[in-house]
Amino acid sequence: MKINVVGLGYIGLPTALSLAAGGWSVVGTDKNEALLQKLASGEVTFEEKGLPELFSRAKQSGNLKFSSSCVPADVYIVAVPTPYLKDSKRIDPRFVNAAVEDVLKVCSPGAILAVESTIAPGTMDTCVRPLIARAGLACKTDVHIAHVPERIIPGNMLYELTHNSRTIGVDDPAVGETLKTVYRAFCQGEMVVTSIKTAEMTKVVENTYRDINIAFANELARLCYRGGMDVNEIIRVANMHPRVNILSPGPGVGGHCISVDPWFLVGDYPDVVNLILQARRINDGMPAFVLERVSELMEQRGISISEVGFYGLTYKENVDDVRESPTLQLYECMKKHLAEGARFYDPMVKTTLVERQYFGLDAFLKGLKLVVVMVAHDELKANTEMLSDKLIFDTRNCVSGKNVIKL
Ligand code: SAJ
Repeated sequence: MKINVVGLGYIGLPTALSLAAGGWSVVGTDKNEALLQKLASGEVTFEEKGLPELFSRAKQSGNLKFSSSCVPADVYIVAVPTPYLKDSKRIDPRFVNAAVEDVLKVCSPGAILAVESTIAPGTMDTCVRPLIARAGLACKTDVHIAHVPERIIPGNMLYELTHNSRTIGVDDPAVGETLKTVYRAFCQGEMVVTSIKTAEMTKVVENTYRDINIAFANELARLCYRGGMDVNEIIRVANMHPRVNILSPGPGVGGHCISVDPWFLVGDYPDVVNLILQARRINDGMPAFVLERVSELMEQRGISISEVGFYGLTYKENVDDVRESPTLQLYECMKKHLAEGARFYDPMVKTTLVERQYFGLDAFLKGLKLVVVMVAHDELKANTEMLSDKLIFDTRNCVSGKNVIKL
């Protein structure tokens, strides 16, 4: 079988490489010429454990090609971003629509069109099926559609790509079996064949569940701060109960997944959602809460803004992804309140994103009195002795010592 992976970002690239390394003939398509050039020169486009090695294996297999347009194939896997519309909070399907239209221009009868991008429940019905009809084609005969949501966690993508179970949503179970054969090239986990809408909703539910759990931890952090209690110790002890598993509080929920997907449910069911919306609001309020705590510390200790540094710009540890990053949200919040002057640094970020951004840990720390740990990168954990003469506000519970104040 020939497979065309459309969209070579955080999900599409590792998926295309894994399919090629697993023996299928794969063409990876992306509209971004700069990205294609980088891949053609043998470089991966983002940092992820094991990705360069997987890229080498895929290239050596001789099964991998790249193209700026879709090509005739038996199976199409669409992995493009799905943002939400800032006003209505509903899904913005424009990238999925564009990818599907491109596929429909070249696909042969009987092709499978599998969407991996996370989508609002019902999107395959409201967006993809009408596009197929408009192209003069029929679902289940000319094109078989499927929703096969990805579930891999940045930072441990390749392990999870291999070991996680997968949900395959289809109209026709036989198509589900074909897709199982495709994904079996690298997936050792269980593959569950179900309906398309169930697959859509299940994926969004998984991320919403995590968002709500983190919101609970974040609300506990605020409550414990007010009550003079140690939230991290309380969660640690509570989690010893066999049926309690509270996640960790932090400076906010970032990334393109957990901070986005619950909005699809808020946008489509505004009169039904309650808990889901509150969780989003709690998590989105965390950067401002961190800022309030920083202001308090500065006032108490007589520290000026130019002596404050924020460690970490990415949305979480050991990745280079800054989408919806809590630190960037905090930065915007600071600018609004004219509290500029603090420094920023992140070992994983090589481009300038904010003012007073430093590119070396030594230079960043020099002269600082207060370091706010926003991201628990391994680099920081390996260099905690460099922070011994500073006051540390640790929003990630990753540093210990007498000079450390927790969220
Ligand atoms: N975070 C906390 N406290 C925690 C855990 C996470 O504050 O205890 C924060 C992180 O720092 C980060 C955000 O939440 O800012 C999200 O990070 P994450 O590691 O929880 O998740 P993602 O967004 O990297 O990946 C999620 C995963 N979903 C679930 O675990 C249910 C992943 O499996 C999905 O494939 C991915 O979303 C996706 O692409 O949808």
